[in-house]
Amino acid sequence: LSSFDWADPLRLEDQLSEDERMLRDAARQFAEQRLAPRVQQAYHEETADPGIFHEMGEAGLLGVTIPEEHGGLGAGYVSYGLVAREVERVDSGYRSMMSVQSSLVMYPIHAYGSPEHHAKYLPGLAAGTLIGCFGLTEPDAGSDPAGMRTVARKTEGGYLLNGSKTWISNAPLADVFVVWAKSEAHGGKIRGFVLDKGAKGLSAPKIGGKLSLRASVTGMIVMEDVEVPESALLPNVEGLKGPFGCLNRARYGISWGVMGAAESCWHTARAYGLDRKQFGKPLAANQLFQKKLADMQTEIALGLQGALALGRMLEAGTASPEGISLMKRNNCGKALDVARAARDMLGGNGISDAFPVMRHMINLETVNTYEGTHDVHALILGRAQTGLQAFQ
Ligand code: TGC
Ligand code: FAD
Repeated sequence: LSSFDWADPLRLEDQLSEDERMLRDAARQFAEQRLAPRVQQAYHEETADPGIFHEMGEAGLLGVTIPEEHGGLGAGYVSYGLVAREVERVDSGYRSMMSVQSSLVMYPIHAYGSPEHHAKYLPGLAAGTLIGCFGLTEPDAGSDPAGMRTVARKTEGGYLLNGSKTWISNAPLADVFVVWAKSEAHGGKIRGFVLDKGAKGLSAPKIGGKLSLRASVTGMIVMEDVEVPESALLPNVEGLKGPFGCLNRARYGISWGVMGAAESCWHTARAYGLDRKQFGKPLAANQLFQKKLADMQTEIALGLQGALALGRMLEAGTASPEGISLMKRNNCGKALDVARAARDMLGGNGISDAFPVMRHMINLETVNTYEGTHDVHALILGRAQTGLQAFQ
């Protein structure tokens, strides 16, 4: 038997290729050098620096799975997951910025767009000189996106879009808006449209007062008679499987990302418990404290193995949407448990911004909700094993 590495109990390291480890190390260096120094201020001030997109682009962290000829890295899904884990180790909001750009904007443009869409948008999105957002959720259609009201009416040269989207990551900063609407010309089916900033009738006001994910900006997308040419339509997909095809990738990335946030909380709690003495001995010398550390270590090690297995399945073409729901739901829930326990283990200091724990904990409330809530993913899994749908 081999020796035990407490930080990598199931030897994830040995299961990665040389290229994957190199990209992971570059992402970690980027996150530590570029993101960590600015996160506290960004969180306090509830601001997202748009320059971060360009810096991420320069570091090769945008569109990791998009082919190189379109500006991406042409790497696999495990590489993408490893990047998400390193970025979210600093803050879920930064991972959100990265994963919306990569999975929810570059992916649909690449998978569903025309060669003209590819040429117009993908190089700038990969470089981070263009910022993208993804509009599916509406004020009256969150878990049930089929209930959306945004509508596209046919005009002579294109479409007229009306409706509003809410809770949209990156929207106030965005140059490129991937928006889903019911298209009258396509029998009311859901179609994707790519809108450019500055279109008449298009606005993206910021949603203020967020107590979670404050380092990532969130807004609405308001469309009042926005006229777009025929070429704004994403030609190669129709129906809810369009947005869900993107969400599958982003949900998978989240299953890695939240493990990064959880690791940050676990390592902080362990170091704190070794340092802090009460009743004449380190907190970490108490059985209760050690049990919590053992639970964190176990859930994180298992969560990472599950994310890795799912990544290999995506690469082999054998992953299913339900498998993605399982990992998104499990890892978000477990990361939230880890963060809440770590917050407690730091006592009064657990609520201070001198430690990252409470920020991660509050961020994870969002991550547990967006891209399908914890309970919605349970219903997806319940339907898959009983054949009975419990949504309605
Ligand atoms: P249902 O009848 O199940 O399906 C309708 C059509 O869609 C297809 N489909 C999928 N296709 C590919 N992948 C998936 N995961 C799919 N899920 C469904 C399905 O095959 C069917 O196709 P067709 O051709 O037969 O019509 O749909 P439903 O209306 O019953 O939906 C139920 C439910 C709950 C599964 C679904 O609506 C759901 O997942 N709701 C959650 C909504 C959600 O995740 N919203 C995310 C918004 S984006 C976001 O949060 C970004 S935050 C990012 C960040 O900042 O990092
Ligand atoms: P609801 O659907 O109203 O759900 C409320 C509660 O009811 C939840 O607990 C849910 O689990 C439960 N519930 C709902 N239906 C059922 C049911 N049938 N059975 C049992 N329980 C049920 N969306 C985008 O399109 N693009 C983005 O970039 C984006 N970014 C986001 C960023 C942030 C910070 C946040 C908070 C959200 C973002 N979202 C985005 C929206 C997100 O996807 C939705 O908030 C999420 O899908 C839930 O929808 P809802 O908020 O309308 O909640």
